[in-house]
Amino acid sequence: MGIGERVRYRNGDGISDIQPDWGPDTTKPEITLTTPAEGATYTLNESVTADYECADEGGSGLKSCEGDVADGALIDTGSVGSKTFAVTATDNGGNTSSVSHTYSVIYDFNGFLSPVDNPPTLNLVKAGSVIPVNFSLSGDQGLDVFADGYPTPQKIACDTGVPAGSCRGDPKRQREQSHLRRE
Ligand SMILES: [Ca+2]
Repeated sequence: MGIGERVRYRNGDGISDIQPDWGPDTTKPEITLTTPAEGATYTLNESVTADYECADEGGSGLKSCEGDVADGALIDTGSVGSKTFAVTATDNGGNTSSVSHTYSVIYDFNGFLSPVDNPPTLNLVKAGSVIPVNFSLSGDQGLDVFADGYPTPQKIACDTGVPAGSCRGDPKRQREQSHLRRE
């Protein structure tokens, strides 16, 4: 019999229920989800171990504490994008809690390579020139590495670099012209 359950007993009038002295457990388990933290960002295939724990008050005791992977096991960083990690805890009184954190996995991008200099440098080129935009993502990640709608052209103020509205351009054509260096 678990704590918080009713007890059946036989007396002179028949069978009755009584509530045990300790009463029912109405307190939900508490979950501390440390890793992944809410809003955390990791690079593709980064080794990140889940870190969480559960605790229960109310008398019945913790029954389960389960995350998408076990505490101390590697979380999913095998593809880029937004991901969630959830932990659910239950106690022996039937109370359930769950916590979910959203995290991001991104490519291991460390800026552009020659001939493009990275911000805050403003690269000056002759109009009409073809500029190879070289960068590394720590390995061949294929050609589908751009977010939807990118790369995209944008006007800036030459003296401040502040964006000054959109300009005409064909992102698809620019994508085709982008030159990827593979390692
Ligand atoms: Ca409880």
